[in-house]
Amino acid sequence: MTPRICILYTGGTFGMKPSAAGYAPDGGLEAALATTLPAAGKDGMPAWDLVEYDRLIDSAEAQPADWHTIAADIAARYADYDGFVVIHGTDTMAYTASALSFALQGLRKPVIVTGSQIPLCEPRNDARNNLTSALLIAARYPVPEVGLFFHDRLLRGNRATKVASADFAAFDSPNHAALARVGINIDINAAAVLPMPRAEHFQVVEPGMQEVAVLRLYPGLSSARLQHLLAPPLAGLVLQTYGAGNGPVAMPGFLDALAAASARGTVIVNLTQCQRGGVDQAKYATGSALAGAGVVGGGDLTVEAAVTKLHHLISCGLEPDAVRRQMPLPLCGECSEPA
Ligand code: ASN
Repeated sequence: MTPRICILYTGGTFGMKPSAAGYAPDGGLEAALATTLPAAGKDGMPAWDLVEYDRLIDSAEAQPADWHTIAADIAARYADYDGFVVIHGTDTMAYTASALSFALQGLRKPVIVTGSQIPLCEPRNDARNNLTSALLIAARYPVPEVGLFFHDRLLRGNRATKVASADFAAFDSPNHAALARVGINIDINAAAVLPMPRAEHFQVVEPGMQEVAVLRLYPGLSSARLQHLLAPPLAGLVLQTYGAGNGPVAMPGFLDALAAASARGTVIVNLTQCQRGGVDQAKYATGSALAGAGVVGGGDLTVEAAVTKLHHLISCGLEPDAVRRQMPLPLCGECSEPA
């Protein structure tokens, strides 16, 4: 039987049209896809249905509530399809893919997020190829995870990050191998794909009101500025530190600000600013001082995965200490097992 895929169209450059102010989201994608995509059954192409969102957005506008809407829409249709493809803007695609992975844990069917750098309406575009490959993989390969397909690679969604604003190869997965490569053939890297779970255990939870912030350390940051950012009711902070997880711990007030916020229940997660590798807070005295102030090492999580994981765990109702324990442990392949 021809597999059937549900396409969720949320916005992004993929379906945008030129306007006086630049590219802007536009609807009516179903008709365009019907004339663009190869017919169902041809060369492995699946049949598909399209869900077009009423509020199509540039993904720069995406909020945690939007991640929840997409996860709930997939969960509601899960039994009816062999897989799902989410058409999304590239700017925050890695956040949405990460958020979906935490909501749809134990996934037994592919959910592939994709988009493009040039809209489908343009004569030269990457939209058609990206969607065709995403559909083929979702229909024919048992990849039980949230993937992000772009250009010629399927990446694990919660390991991906946008690395180029003007290249077709816009995403990379610095700390985990690609799940598949698409050339003349589609080659699945089975060793990199999550094992098929026994059962789904989705956690599609309404996002809470909590705020999660990101701060990238830089020479010249004052302790007063840090203290200001940490002011209540901040629930979580992703702190991007130097190298293996180091910060200016000798600066008066710096550790005090972190320790006070940790004591108030703010979960502070230490990630590296480096593009590859992760944090080991035990390696340097400047890192272990952060651990002493209650900062938890986030290993090799991406910023996108850390922000969405904090939102997910807090929205699930976990207490700060439980969130701190979960952050370094992989729930769905988002980070390496701690040493
Ligand atoms: N601004 C667009 C978006 O994220 C960029 C894109 O999709 N290529 O919606």
